[in-house]
Amino acid sequence: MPAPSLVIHYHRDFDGMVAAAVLAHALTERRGETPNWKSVNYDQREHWDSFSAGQRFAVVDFHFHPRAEYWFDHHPTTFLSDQLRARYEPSERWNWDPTSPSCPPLILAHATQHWGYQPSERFLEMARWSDVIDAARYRDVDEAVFGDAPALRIARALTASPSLDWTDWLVGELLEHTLEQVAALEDVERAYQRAARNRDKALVQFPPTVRSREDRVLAYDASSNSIRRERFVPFFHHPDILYAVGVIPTRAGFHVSVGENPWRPSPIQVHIGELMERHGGGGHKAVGGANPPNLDAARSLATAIAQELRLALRQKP
Ligand SMILES: [Mn+2]
Repeated sequence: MPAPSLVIHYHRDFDGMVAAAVLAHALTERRGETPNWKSVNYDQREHWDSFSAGQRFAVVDFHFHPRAEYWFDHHPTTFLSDQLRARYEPSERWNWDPTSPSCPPLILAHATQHWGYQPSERFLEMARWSDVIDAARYRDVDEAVFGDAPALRIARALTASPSLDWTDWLVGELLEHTLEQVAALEDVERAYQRAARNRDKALVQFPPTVRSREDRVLAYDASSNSIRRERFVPFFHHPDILYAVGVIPTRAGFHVSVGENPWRPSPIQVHIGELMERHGGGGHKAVGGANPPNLDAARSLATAIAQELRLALRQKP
């Protein structure tokens, strides 16, 4: 009797979907599997121990799970505890590479090396775009905001996805077709148009949220729920700034978001994640944040962080 079919659980974003499609293809071709797939999200971390108990599954672009038959990730924060970290060891079915800009390239390399898989050009193309999108390696701010390459249209369409299981359908399409063919599908085009209208609204709504702009540090307050978000909008309107510090709403309260301009290297070395850690938050070198207890606290933290960055820039000889 053949083994029951395996379910690939993947992070619900562009590189997660591509990772699922790539793994499904490699497992089918080289490991005799007939996998299905289903997205996983951060809410499911709460019962991570009992996740998919009694079932055969794989996890890609998401937290390490010791019962996963196949597991691939690139997130530095993948291990939910030290005990879980201790159970990981690279193997023929598991690989973690926190230096990889996105997940699909490490699956392709692993499948090539361990399973004799030969990736086709369309999966290599998807992997290249996964790196651009997941690590924000866009050529310039115009590509980040208005880029309309097929991969970028699909990624933007995800922000206006019509249902929670929409990405499961998309993985199936990515498994069979090129990026260009998938971007041209009617449902993808329709979601993309919706997402592009949201982006255009965000571009118009941003300027009045700006509170100060000094020493190439921009502070803004987009705490109102009626303001659409667009990640790189501060750098689109103000391409010369080095840092943007903003207050934005979350489901439960408010978030202070701090980011460096990816296209304008700063003359000072500030690790934003560590800076935000000192204020109760966290993050990476180039982007970080914190969740103060209320709106007033969020506003004063944003002001304080902007001041700290300005001071550091002024002290630069
Ligand atoms: Mn991801």
